[in-house]
Amino acid sequence: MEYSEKYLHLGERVDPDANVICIYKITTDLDIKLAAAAIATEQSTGTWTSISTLNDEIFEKYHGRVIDIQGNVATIAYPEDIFSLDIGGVPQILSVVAGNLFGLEGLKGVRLEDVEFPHSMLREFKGPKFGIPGLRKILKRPEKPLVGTIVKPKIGLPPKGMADFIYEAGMGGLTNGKDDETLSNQRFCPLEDRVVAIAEAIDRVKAETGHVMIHAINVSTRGDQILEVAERAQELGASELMVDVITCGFAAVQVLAEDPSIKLPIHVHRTMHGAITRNKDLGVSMVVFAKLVRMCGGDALHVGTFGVGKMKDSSAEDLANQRACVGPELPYEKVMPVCSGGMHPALIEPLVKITGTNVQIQAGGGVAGHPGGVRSGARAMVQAVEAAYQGIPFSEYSKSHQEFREAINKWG
Ligand code: CAP
Ligand code: MG
Repeated sequence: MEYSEKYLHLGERVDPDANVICIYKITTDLDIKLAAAAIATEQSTGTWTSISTLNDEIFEKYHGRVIDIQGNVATIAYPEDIFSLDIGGVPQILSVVAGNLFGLEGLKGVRLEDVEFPHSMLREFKGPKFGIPGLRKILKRPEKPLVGTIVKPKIGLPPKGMADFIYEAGMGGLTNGKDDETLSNQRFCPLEDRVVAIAEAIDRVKAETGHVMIHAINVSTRGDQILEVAERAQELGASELMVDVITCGFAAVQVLAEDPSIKLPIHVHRTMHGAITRNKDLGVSMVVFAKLVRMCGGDALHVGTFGVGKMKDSSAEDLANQRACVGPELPYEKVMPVCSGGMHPALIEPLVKITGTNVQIQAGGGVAGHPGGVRSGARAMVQAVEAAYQGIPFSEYSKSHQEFREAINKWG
């Protein structure tokens, strides 16, 4: 790996409106400048050795620039002209900012911590169609946290079993249901039958109580199929779509979000993200993925449980993920941050203290595992959210709310 001073521009100011600026944390035994220059080289105009075909004009125009190094954190600016959005888009962006660099011999570890895009690129994306205000409008829930569930067991239930679960959850007052991330079109629960059965269940809840609930149908599939599957689900009465963005691709979210025929919100699940985001010395931070999901038009995104759920504690990053979803830094509608994974009613008070009330809190086991069954589990979640929203201590509120008390007794 040849080291080239030419990629080092330490202290140089670059135009943030003409560059994609990346922050990399680098673990290496090499001189950090060499390591940073190697990333800039590989991800722009160079390779492992000098080449006769790289002329000055190409180099000048398109090489990546290491503009800052603080300790083991390097900032690299890539000229916007090396990106291609009409064809390529997010797949091509990731090939530049998070591509071959992870395999470079001289780097023991490297993590892409954050990316800033120039407005000229941000303008090419539309962001969420619905986002937080759109979801709140559909659910007639202007301020309180959305509160939902994931049908459990995550696989195996037939369409009627799924529908009964959602009916009970809706009768218990939950606002959101969703397929789990591994459910698709298995023989035990064909997608079309599930869509119809769940739509009927949601309609029954509305007819019997006036309560509005939506359920996200997992339409994750091949790129050339996903729009057709989503349109079919919409035709059959789906109220929300779900995409597993890491396994399906960011472009899959963008296709659904930008297609004028799709008039449903998109719930974005991030299963498999842990393989890329969990190791703090190797991979990509969830903040980068959250920004890309917002750019591509996801309406709700799993951001973690801020240290209170079952997934590995990533609370500091979860706050950054939430910021990427709702912060003013990106010129798009706000994405609803989803807190899920090991959640149950007793955890909602500490969670909301961290996140505030502009979140969607959901529990699978924390609803289906309630001693009184799904409807009681739903009621317990709704009661917990109500207490948190009103700032009433759980110890107080649970005295007068049985389902909530039972949940606390079971899960503490
Ligand atoms: C939660 C969940 C979600 C996790 C994913 C699960 O179920 O359905 O997929 O939320 O984690 O399968 O684990 P439980 P994250 O409520 O039963 O845990 O939200 O961090 O992406
Ligand atoms: Mg799941």
